[in-house]
Amino acid sequence: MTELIVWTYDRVPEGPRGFVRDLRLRWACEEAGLAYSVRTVPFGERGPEHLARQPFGQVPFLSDGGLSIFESGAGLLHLARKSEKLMPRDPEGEAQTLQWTIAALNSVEMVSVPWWYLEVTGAADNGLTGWLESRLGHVEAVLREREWLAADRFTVADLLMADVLRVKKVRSFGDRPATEAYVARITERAAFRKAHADQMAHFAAGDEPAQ
Ligand SMILES: N[C@@H](CCC(=O)N[C@@H](CS)C(=O)NCC(=O)O)C(=O)O
Repeated sequence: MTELIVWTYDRVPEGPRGFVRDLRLRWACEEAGLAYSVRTVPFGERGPEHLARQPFGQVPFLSDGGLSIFESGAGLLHLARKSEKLMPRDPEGEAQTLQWTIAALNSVEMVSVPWWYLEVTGAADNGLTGWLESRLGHVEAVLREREWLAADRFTVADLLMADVLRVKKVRSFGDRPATEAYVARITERAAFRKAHADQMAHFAAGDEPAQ
């Protein structure tokens, strides 16, 4: 087995700690019991080496031996191919997992991130509110009927959807009891708690002056 490396920043401001998307990859490795290490690129200077591995100068990206993969969703699907714990191997379970993984990114996060950005930058009138309400309403209707998005059990699709939905402003926007119970249930998982605590410790250590 090659060495898995999750790449993140050396430091970030306090606000995003606990939400930087390297957490998705850490969490998936924890769920699957895959050994991994964490390495950093500078938050300040996004040099050519960083851009060669993440063309937008962002994190996370994943190394797996000679492979380097950017986009957290792509990294998650790469990890899911290594472990049935993240994605079932039967065609129907796999198809369900793939469609909900893409839905988390392309139907929910595609709306929630720009909506969140307008909120935090203090836009007087957030024109995306109706769109977000509609998307979250549809997710709520699905979660009222079932515990997991795919294959009747936890998969990488739940990991990603819960990570998209747990963003504080999104989570506290409106009243969606099934969604809230879903996010609470999934973020109580030991693998999430470990990944979250490890990320918090990582960025806290980044605050400490070098000896
Ligand atoms: N679509 C990308 C988004 C990555 C992303 O937004 N990364 C944030 C941290 S969670 C980042 O690097 N932000 C700093 C920046 O964009 O300059 C993914 O899912 O990997």
